[in-house]
Amino acid sequence: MKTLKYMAILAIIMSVYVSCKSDKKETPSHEAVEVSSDNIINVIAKDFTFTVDSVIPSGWSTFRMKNTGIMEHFFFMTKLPDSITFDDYVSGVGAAFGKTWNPYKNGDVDKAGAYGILGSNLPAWYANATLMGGIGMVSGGQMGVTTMKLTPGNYVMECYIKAANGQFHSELGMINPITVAEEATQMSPPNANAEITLTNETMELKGDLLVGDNIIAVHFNEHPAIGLGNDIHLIKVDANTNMDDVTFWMDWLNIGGLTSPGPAVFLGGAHEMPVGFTAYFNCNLESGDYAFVAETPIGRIKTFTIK
Ligand SMILES: [Cu+2]
Repeated sequence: MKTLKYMAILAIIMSVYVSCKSDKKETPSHEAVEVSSDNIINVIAKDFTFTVDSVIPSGWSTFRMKNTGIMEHFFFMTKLPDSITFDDYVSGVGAAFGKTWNPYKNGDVDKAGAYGILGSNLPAWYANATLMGGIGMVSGGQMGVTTMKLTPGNYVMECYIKAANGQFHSELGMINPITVAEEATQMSPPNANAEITLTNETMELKGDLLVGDNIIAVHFNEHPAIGLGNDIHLIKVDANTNMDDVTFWMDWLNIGGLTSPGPAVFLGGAHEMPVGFTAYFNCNLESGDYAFVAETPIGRIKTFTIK
C-alpha cells in the first residue's frame, strides 16, 4: 500500500514528538481512447477481483482497466525488494494495515494511535519497496487507460478502496502478484497533448485539454518527505458534486474516505511513481466541468471546463 512507507516514517516521528497528542480531528459514458501502441495490458476489475496476466513484459506498456463492478476501483503497483515474495507482502504489509485500520475504524485509537500501531507492525523491508504507479480511480462501468514504464521484478497489484464495511478491497481479493519479465516491449511513450507536473506545491498544466480524446503526461517531479506521494485522479463535476465531500473522500484515514460509493464519477488517472518518472493517462472529454483531485496533497483540486 502506497501510504505505508511514509506512514511508518510518520509513525516514528509522531511517537517521538506527539505521542500524547489527541487527533482532532446517470453517469456519462467515457470510454478512454487507446493509444497507438503494440503493447496493451488488459485488466478487468470487478467487486472484488483483478483479471490480468500474471507475467507481463518490462518497458513501456499501456494498461487498460475496465471496471465491470459497481464500486470504484484502481490498481496500484508496488515493486518488491528482490528477496521478498508476494506472500511476504500480504502477511507483512497487508496484515499491518489491517491491524492499524480495524482499531481505528472501531474508535479504539485516534489517528496518532493508528500510526503508532502501523509503525510497530510494518516489516523493515518495506522501506526498500518501490511505489510504481498505476491507474487512478475508475467508477463502475468506466475504463481507465494509463501508460507507464516498468522495470523487471516482482510486483504487487492492489486496490485499497474500502467496501461499505470498511474492509479494503485488497483484503477482499483485489491483490495480485505480477512478474515483470526481463523481456521488454519496444514501445515508445505516447504523444501527449497536455502535460501536468506534480510538485508538493503545485499542479502545473501545460497544453490544452480538448473535447474528445486526450493523452495527459504526468510528470512526478517531487514527493513530500513525509506523508503520501503526489498522485492525480480525474472526476466529472456536475450539479450534484460537492467538492468538500470529494476532499473528505480522498483521505483514506477518514471514516467513509475511499469508501464506495464515491462522491463523483472517477475517470482514471495516475498513481505515484518515483521522482523523474512520467505516466500518461487517456481521457475522452465532452463539454462540461471536470476536476483533477489527489490523495496527496489532501485537498488538492484543480477544476476545469471543456467547452
Ligand atoms: Cu477496488
